Amino acid sequence: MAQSPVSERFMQRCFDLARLGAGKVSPNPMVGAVLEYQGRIIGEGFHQSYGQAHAEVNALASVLPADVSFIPHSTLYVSLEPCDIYGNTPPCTQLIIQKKIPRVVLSCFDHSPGVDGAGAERLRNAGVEVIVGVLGEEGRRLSLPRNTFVRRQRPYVILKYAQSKNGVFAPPDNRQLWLTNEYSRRLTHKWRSETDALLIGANTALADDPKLTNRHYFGGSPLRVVLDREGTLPRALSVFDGQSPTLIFTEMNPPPPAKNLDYCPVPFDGQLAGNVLKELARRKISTLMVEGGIRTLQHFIKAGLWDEARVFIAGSYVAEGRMAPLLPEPPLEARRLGSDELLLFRNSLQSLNLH
Ligand code: AOF
Ligand code: ZN
Repeated sequence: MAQSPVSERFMQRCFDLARLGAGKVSPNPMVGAVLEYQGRIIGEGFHQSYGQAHAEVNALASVLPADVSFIPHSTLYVSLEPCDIYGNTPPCTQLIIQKKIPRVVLSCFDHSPGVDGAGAERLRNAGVEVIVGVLGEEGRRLSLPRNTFVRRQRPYVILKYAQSKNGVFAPPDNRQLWLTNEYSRRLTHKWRSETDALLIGANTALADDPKLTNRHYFGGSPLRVVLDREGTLPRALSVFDGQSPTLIFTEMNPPPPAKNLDYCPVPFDGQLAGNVLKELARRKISTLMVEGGIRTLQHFIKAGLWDEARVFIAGSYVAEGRMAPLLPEPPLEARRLGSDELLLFRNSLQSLNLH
């Protein structure tokens, strides 16, 4: 079917609704749904929190009594293929068939085991017309964290760092260097509210003593993850303050866990990034933001284990220092944030086969 701008508008609404679930649904995907009757939205909803009702269920529940009789003559738009499994909730395919919805438009497939095309097939077999791929690119991007988690059994990895206008990441003596402006700081905290875990290396923990919490935006804080090979980081550092859950990866015999503090032994070899991601996935972490420092970022880049990079270019120059990591692909997008510029990169190799 030709993708009319009208169907794109309804799908765009699904995406906007889906994003309202950011930070609350992981490791489930963000999903939005709109029920349309003769060009009018008679119901809409989104997946609001993990384990709770799916977008389709909320959209149907929102239909006013006066509009209920239109449901069997409506089109359901969903940002992701409806589920076909009993998870925390019953399959949405069953609900769609029960409600006699004749037409379903979706943006992309859900690669979760047991779904992955089976949802669309179940609907078609029941006589529902199913259209796939409206605003497909944006829909796939929205669902990429979930699809990466289920297909690759690792979290979706976002690299985040800042550099001066001339590419300096840190001063030569490793002192903390604050480069970016207040907009960028606020945005970073918004990202923290949307991410399951943040990871830094021991050098960054020592040099910057970051709290790694979300203090400048609504919502919660992520799990703090620190790579401390020798297990020698001083307990006075903020990451040990017990204010937020912290997981330390170390090569040493780990001490017993304490309140909000857990340890995981892992060899610090060439497989470190992969092993850390595997363990995080085991703990149901589906999105991870790697915030530094240079060596840690480079380790993930070298292993090819990253999906997206968000790089701030500050407005100022720094005379000397260690240069920021280089990414193997050019940025796809640049956004101005006052004196800063934000560059967005994607690892095209990792998003292959997830379409
Ligand atoms: C949908 N609509 O809004 C969401 C879906 O354990 P459960 O019951 O939450 O189900 C998990 C499955 O549902 C899994 O395939 C996940 O990707 C999908 N999430 N599906 O139809 C939604 N959030
Ligand atoms: Zn569902």
